[in-house]
Amino acid sequence: MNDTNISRRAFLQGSALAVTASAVSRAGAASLPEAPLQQSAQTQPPLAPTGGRPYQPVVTLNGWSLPWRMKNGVKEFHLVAEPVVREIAPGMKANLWGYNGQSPGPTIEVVEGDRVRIFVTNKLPEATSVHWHGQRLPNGMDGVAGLTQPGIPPGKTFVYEFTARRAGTFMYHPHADEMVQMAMGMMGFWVTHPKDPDFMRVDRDFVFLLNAYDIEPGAATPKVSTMLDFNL
Ligand SMILES: [Cu+2]
Repeated sequence: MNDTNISRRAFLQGSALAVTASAVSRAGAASLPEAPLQQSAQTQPPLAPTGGRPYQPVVTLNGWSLPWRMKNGVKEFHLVAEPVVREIAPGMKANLWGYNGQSPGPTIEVVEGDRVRIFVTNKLPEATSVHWHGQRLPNGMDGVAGLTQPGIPPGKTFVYEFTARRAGTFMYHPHADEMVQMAMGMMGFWVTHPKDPDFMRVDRDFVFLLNAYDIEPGAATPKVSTMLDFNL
């Protein structure tokens, strides 16, 4: 064996993979829905549906709902997992991880029976995944890294697709390095509205996600190694 041959072979394999990957990402980029970003942690007005089945949108306190597009009858969303800075109290800014510019991430609203496709782009410095907590879906869409899928590497996009089956208020969060990623703030609401918009109708519908962080006075980054008390 000869080191030069090995490294040349490795180099050639590496460049072939790089060409394939960039070709895929260029083709993929054209079909990616826009990923709306929210700079403000203020409560945003409810997102009235512009198509699809009618529903009464929720108001997410100190949050917002993620806009979507309809493509051939499928509701498409684009989540971007990324580091964010959030002003938790006046003058106190925290380095968190979240989605689409905020932490917690945006609320995703769908209607019972909807076919849903969620593009998840990873801009974190480590692999992630999204678990759609409480959803009845095919196992391969359950988002458990290392079990139902490989983790989404930094810079890559994974596409989840399933049918929303039962109405209710749920959440999404990573199942990849959970103790770090959830402690850093990676979570958001998932609301599946009932197919009949008059079912148990209310005047206004609010969702409010409570989270706690261990941040030392004068520091800005949560001490994730001490935050052990939560449920997946
Ligand atoms: Cu969960």
